This record gives sequence, structure tokens and C-alpha cells, in this order.
Amino acid sequence: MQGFDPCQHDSKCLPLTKGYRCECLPGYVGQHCEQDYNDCLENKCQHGAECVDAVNGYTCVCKEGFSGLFCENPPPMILLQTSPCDQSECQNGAQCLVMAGEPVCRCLSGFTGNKCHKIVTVHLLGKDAYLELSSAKIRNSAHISLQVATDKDNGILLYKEDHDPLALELYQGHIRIIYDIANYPLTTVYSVESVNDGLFHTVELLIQNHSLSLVVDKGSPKRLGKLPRQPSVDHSTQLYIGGIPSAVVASGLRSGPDRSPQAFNGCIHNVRINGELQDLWAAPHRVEGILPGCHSCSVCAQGACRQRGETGVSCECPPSRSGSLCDQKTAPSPCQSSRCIHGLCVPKASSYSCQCAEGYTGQYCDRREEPQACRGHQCRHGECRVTGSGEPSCHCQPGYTGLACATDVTCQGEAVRELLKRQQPMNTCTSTSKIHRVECPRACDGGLCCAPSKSRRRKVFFKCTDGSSFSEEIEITLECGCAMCPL
Ligand SMILES: [Ca+2]
Repeated sequence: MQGFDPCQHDSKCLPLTKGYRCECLPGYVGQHCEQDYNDCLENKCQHGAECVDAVNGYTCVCKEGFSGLFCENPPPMILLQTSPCDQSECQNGAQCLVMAGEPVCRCLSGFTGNKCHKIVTVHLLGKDAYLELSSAKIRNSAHISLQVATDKDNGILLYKEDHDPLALELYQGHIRIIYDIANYPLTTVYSVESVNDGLFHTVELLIQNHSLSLVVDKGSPKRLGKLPRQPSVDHSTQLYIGGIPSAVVASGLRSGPDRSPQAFNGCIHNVRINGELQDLWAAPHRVEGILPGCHSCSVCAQGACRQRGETGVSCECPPSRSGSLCDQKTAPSPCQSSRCIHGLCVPKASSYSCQCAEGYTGQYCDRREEPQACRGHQCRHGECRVTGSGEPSCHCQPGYTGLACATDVTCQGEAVRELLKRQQPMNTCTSTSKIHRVECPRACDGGLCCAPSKSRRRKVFFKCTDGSSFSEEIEITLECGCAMCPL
């Protein structure tokens, strides 16, 4: 056999009494070690990675985004952050809040309705500005109330068109009613209270039993005595707010000695007819010179005032005040010292509770809620999250990796697959199959050692060069972990 070596791939040719035998280098098999063993037959590649065979080993070619020796690290997750507020239709600068899983619009002052679409406050600026409301709601007895804020002395607040016209006016800083009954002298009543201080004042007009009453700021009523006629309930006529169209002025109320009707300049808020709040922007007719909201900072009874462009001003109340104009006294809110983190504080008697935003739980909404799909999914050093496809997946803390975040990145272990050898005097014994194990060569932070953390005893069969064979139980490392270093 001199000069011819049938053993391939640098294997050693061992002469036997009869013939020879090739002693293969790790990774090769076959009688002449001619075959590169397919190491991918048993591989640990994960997440659909492709296994590429190599000599005595293999490589995992990861799918896009995955990483790690075995492609065990999923891509950094992009959580689909959806909120009920994504679909919210809050209008007029309103903020959307999630309350008990439902979107809730928090309206700026001057707006109301579930979408803050109703405009209940207007700022009249022009000299011909007015709003027109249908007066169909006025019956034999009527209660009309509104709030006004102005620093002007004169202007029309309300005008009821009729053959017996009725006007509610600002006159020299006071409020007055004028009722012009045809063929009778003008009748008038004035409020004691003056209202031209820039703050909101409540003005109420009561029509009842042949009498008209004026109430300002819940004070005592000023009554226009027994009237010759009940004020009209003619449904076809109009109710004007803040001014009167010039054509109506001409045909309307007689001019008294100290009367020249002019438009009201200032803010009008919460016009109610028989208790029903009127949407001032839904009015059938309005002219230029009217802005939604109130744009005068003087309306804030207390606190800071903030201009909000198209939506007017908003009042930021001190802790003791509430309401859109900070004109209501409040008990100190227990939410002032709220510890709610990802949630809303809900006052409860003298205490409060936290109403958690979606995905959070705990007394202070400080813990991420475990999604349903994560039940029973263990993440040793990380947090379970649900991927876009609904699968639970561990999101590891820095320094950890692996499917269950159990592997320290500095101590991942290196996969080895090789034939084991046992050298005996005059005899070499080799395991009959390649043994898959993990080596832990690296170190960990904090003075710890990277050492086998999971192992398994396995029976390995050896075949020796002299033809004999035996088996031996061997401890095989499966995973590495950081541990105290052996002394
Ligand atoms: Ca191979």
C-alpha cells in the first residue's frame, strides 16, 4: 500500500492486520473519510433560519432582523401602539383622553357636546354682529338665560322681533328690559347690578302670566308689572342675540329719548331657552364679527389665562377653583398629589384611585399588564410582549438574550459538535456519533464566571481501533450562565 493513501481529508491511515482503517478528522465520515458529514441534520437554528453546513459545524443564516448564533434574538419589536383616541373626533382644540377604554373629549371652555362640536360661547366684535335663533321654543311662559362678559357700557343682548318687540339690553353698564307694546308707552325695568366689569354675569329673563322679570346674578327679580298683553308667543318671529339686523331695527322698537340700538361687544356664554343649551354656531343665521369661544382674558375669575388662537381663551384655575371660568370654589382635590403613572386620577371621597391607560395595571398603573397571549410565557430577564402577528415574545433586559432572556449576552456559549476520543494505551477509541455540546469560554460582568448552567448526562458509545467498544456516561453541557467562579 506504499505510495497510496486511500484516506481522504487528512485522515490518518491505520494499518490493521487485515487491510487498514481511516481515522477521520472531526467533521468527516465514511470508510475513507470522504464525506463531509451534514451537520445540519441536527441543528439549533431558530426562527426559520437557514442552516449552512460546514466542516464539523454549521452556520445559521438568519431571517431579516433576527440575530444571534442560532438566530434566537427576535428583531427589536415595533409595538403596535393603538389607542381609542386614534379614531377620536374631538373638535375645536379638545384633548382626547382614554377613560375606561373609551375616548373622551375634554372640551376647551366655550365648547360642549361629546365631540366638543357645540359652540356655547361666542365673542361678538363687529358693530353689526348678531346671532339669530329660532324662537319656536318660547311658549306662554319662558325662561331665557345667558351669561355676558363685557367692559362696554351699551349694547343689545337679546331682541325678540314682534309687533310687540321685546329687548334685553346693556345700558350704562346695567341691564334693562324694554317692552314695546303697540299703542302703549314703552315699559322698562333696570337691574341694580352693573355688569360691565369684564367678568361673566348671568342674566335671566322670565316671561310668565302677563309679567316680565329680570334677574341678574341670582339677585332679586325686577318685575315689569301687570302687562296689558302677555308677551307674544308668535313662533314665526326671530330671536336675535348680540345685535339686530338693520332692517329689523327700522321696523322695530321705538326709539326712546336715551336709546340708540347698537351691537353688543363682548362674550356671550351658555344661552339657554327653557333650560335647553343653545348651540350658537348652529344658529340659522349669523354675520361676520363673531368668533367661537371667548377671547377676552378678563373672563377668568381667577387663575392664569391662556390665548388659544381660534378657540379663544382658557382659564387655568388655581387648586381651589374650578369651572371653565374658574368661578366655582372647589375642595382641594385628592388628585393633586396623585401617584398615578400611566393613568388618570379619579377622586374618591378624600382619596383617589388610578384609572389605568390600556396595557397598564397596578394600584398606580405603574406595571405593564400581561397580555393574554403572554400567560405562561416565561421571560427570565425581560418582559413578554405580543408581536404584530399576535405571538408572545420576550423583550430582554439589556445584557440578556435568548428566547426566554435566560442567556447573558457575555456568556452565550459556543456550540460544538464533534466526535469524542478516548486515548488508551495502544488504542484510540472514538464515539460512534458526533456529540452536540456547548462550551462556555467567556467571562461575565461583575467578577462572575461563565459556566455550564444546564447539562445532561448522556450515554456515549465508543469504538476503538482494536475493534473493541464500550459505553460511558458523560456530562454534556447544554447552556451556559453567569455564576460564582469556582474557588
Ligand atoms: Ca459538515
